[in-house]
Amino acid sequence: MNCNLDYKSGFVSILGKPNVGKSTFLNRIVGEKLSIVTPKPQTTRHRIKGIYTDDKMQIVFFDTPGYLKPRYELQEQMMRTVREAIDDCDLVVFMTDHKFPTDYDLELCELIRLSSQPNRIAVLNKCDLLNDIDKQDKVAKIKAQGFQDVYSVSILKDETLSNLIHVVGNKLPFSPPLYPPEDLSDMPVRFFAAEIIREQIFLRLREELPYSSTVTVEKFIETEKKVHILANVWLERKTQKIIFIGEKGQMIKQITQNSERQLYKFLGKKVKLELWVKIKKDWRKKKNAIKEFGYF
Ligand SMILES: Nc1nc2c(ncn2[C@@H]2O[C@H](COP(=O)(O)OP(=O)(O)OP(=O)(O)O)[C@@H](O)[C@H]2O)c(=O)[nH]1
Ligand SMILES: [Mg+2]
Repeated sequence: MNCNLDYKSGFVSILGKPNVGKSTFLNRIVGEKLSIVTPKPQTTRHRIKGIYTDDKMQIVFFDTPGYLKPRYELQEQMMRTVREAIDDCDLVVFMTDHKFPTDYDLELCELIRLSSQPNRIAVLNKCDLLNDIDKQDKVAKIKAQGFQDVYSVSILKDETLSNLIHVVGNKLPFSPPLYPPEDLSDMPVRFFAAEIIREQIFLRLREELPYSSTVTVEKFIETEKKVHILANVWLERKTQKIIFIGEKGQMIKQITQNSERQLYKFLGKKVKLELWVKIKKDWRKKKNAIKEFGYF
């Protein structure tokens, strides 16, 4: 534990519309793939904690679901998670991208302005897709939404994000570290395993199917050399199950194998994964089912 009196630490919520790069940011800062990333919007459904520690500061980041107008109960819950994350931290990082300002950007800016959270900065991401003039124009427009400090980055392309990390850390209160310095998160490994499988479903399948799916880990048996995971994939309709399994079982086989590879990277051990496909009709619209699947 660092006992310096000038040590800083605190909680930082990363907020933004879907697909701006919030999870990419969290992973890059923490240096470990904690939060799943796909080209599809609405990938993240939970508040995901990732901890950055150096000898001057410890920043506990929360990745959050992308802000949108909810159309069903799961999205309502995702937006409750977003609203809680605004007040429940020492600093809000509003993240946006080259498409700023969209309706969701502006609604979220208003939500942050009207909240009781006084500490906020904005990050304009995906600057690799903007020329200098457009970038300056976006920065001015973001400032006009109530953000004095706006930082332009490309989380994918910039060599380092250390400036931004230090800006964020310096805005935190003086405090000793809140977690042991070696910790990257305090979320259970079963949670990450389910998310890694969900990521493969998002990457392999199209249209509504990824959004109709969720994963629960039923068994996680770890031995010295191997991990055996049994997980249920929940879908909403029988027709989706047919697509998920695919012709001669090709699709489920590919998703299983890709997940095993990613789980191996995360767990550092060989993984034997068994996926069972189950139907819970319209689960996204049902509060009980959402609760049962661990969304709150
Ligand atoms: N061009 C470009 N793409 C980026 C950059 N940062 C992230 N992306 C891409 O943007 C897509 C979405 O990234 P995510 O990190 O999943 O975005 P998110 O904000 O967490 O999305 P939700 O979880 O849906 O809210 C991925 O394909 C990333 O590779 C960047 O700096 N430049
Ligand atoms: Mg995300």
